[in-house]
Amino acid sequence: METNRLSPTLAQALNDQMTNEAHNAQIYLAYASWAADKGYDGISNFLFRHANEERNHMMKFLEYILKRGGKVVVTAIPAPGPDPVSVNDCFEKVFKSEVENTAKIYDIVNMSMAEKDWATWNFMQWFVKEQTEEETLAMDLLSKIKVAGGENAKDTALYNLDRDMATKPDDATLAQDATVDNP
Ligand code: OFO
Repeated sequence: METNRLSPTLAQALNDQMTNEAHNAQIYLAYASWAADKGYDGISNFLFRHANEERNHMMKFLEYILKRGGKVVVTAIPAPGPDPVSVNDCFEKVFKSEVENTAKIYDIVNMSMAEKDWATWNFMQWFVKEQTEEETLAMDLLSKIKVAGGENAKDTALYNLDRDMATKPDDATLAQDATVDNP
């Protein structure tokens, strides 16, 4: 009896997204290594932690495909692309890659809705929320580097930013969690 509960189209999209998440992990690993090499240990620490989050996202897709009776296809991971040229460039690249990933997540949500595959739709809602958090976190990074002077940030401002990043939490607070007492 057929136990595969995923359509070929969705199985392909979920497998592709599994690889996308692995690719995102490689991007964070590359940027973290770049930051460590430049002496930005706090930024590097934050980016290394985030690389792990992306690997966890990859595992979630892998597990979901298996649990729905689909076939997991592990492929090569594309290279992360060129190193950033500055902290400002690094944070802009992080934001851009998160926005691109959100678009890919939304595509799968749309596909699952079109197919009325509500199990996949439901699974994907975790990622919709996660991407909102990650975009918020990346926007926060961009605001911080902007305050520090953007491309023209002075060493002292970068030093302070780097020190703060070492202890920056991995998750952002979402608007839906805000209250009057806790804005
Ligand atoms: Fe996997 O969340 Fe970022 O990209």
